Amino acid sequence: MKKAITSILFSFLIASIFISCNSNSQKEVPLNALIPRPNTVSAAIGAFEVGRKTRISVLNHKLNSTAMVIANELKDAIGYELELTTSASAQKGVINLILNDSQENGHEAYELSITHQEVVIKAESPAGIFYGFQTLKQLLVQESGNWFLPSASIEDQPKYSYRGSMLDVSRHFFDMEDVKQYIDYLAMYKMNYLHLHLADDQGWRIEIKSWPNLTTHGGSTEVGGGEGGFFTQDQYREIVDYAKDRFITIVPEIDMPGHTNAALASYAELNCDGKARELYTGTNVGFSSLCVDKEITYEFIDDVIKEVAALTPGPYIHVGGDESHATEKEDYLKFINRAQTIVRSHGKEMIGWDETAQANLSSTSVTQLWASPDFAREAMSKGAKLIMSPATHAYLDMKYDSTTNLGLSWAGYIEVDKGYSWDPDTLLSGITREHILGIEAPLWSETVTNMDEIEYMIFPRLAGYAEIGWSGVGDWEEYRQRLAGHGAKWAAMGINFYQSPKVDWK
Ligand code: TNX
Repeated sequence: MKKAITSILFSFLIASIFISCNSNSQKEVPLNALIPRPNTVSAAIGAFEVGRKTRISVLNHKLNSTAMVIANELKDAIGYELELTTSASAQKGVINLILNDSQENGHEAYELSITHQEVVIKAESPAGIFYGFQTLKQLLVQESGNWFLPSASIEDQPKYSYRGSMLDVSRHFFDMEDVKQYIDYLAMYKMNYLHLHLADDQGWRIEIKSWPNLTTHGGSTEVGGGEGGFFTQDQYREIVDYAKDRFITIVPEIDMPGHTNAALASYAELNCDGKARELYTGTNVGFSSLCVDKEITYEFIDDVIKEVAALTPGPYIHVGGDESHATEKEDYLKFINRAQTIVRSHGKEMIGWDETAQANLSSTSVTQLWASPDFAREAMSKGAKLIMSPATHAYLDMKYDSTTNLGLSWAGYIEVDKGYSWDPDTLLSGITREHILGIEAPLWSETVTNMDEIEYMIFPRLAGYAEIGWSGVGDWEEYRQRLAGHGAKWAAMGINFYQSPKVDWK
């Protein structure tokens, strides 16, 4: 029923593109271009004018830090800073942020109401207020130098609790500023998890104090032979905090027992033959393995996971577990079982790529589907939940088409329509909603070397994954019209996006 109401409202909005913004002009407003698509939108006549005298009112001290982030983001959007005020009740001429104590809606839900007199964002958590503000930001229109928000009332809440993207900082290293920028992009579209792929054959990117060579040696290069890099623990904490202020949880991944050449090059004793490997700057996979029979291997991963867990407030540690072609199957299972025990002993739950489903999974562990529906079903049968990242639909490193200069194509081309048009609940037989925690779109970085290239691969597809995660998939024809308006926004922000021929960019 709710779905029907939503689609009726959307047809209505498409039909009523023009709404009077002020007495002098008819202005196209972006109410019909919101991404992710809100649950319900009702448009009204008129608009709220945002001017230098507009205040942001915060009625609850629990919103103080969120209000600061909001004021900063608004400044970036309109060019000047609005003053924050506190007052006892909602006021006219003000953007009111109201924490609502009623527990009716989900934790991340919000209501946004815009009238000629005032704006109210109501939610039961600071996260909800933040998401309401992200919607508000998309509604800003400029008219003869002044900023307006179209009158409307919106109720919204996400479909899935896990809406994420992965950034591979191992194949090519991206520094703290790049990661913060990436976080900003996720936040714009209400995503709430950033999975950082912190260790692979080509580089170890997180300082581990008890095993310092991992970064001093193992972090000293990258694909193509560049200088690599790594995050100190302080820098990693800064990333975690920056993400947290934007309601994004960091999921750190230390890939093992394969994808470990950087560690094997840093410490000879981690190799079965006791000989350190050479650093690796190519792009092959599946050739490295920790030595599963040596006890020092488990001391090593216990130390690493202990330090990473202590830096990570989120509930998960990702142990990779993919493509361990250089590990015997029996050894692999033994290893993942022990890794799971270690992760849990440090108070975290394990996430692993879908191969890890073959181990003795705890029902509290999470399996990330990328290639094998069979493994995903095996995880389900053990009670584990799934994160859906099918490479054929959700990999941000796949080329858009045969002419894309960056990216890979082993899982096929993913044009913007293909990336958008799949439903995690029905894509694979036997895998249904109750087993799915959410979706994640990974960006592997074998071919991606800087922020411009990151942007080209993630825009526009990221917006579609965010919508699948927040609203559920919709109709491509309708979505592509909403998406068309976002290109101009990205261009204004200096984002290097792929101008897909599938979209009539405005
Ligand atoms: C497969 S996806 C991998 C990665 C590569 C990626 C490139 C997965 C769990 N493993 O090691 O970077 O393909 O698309």
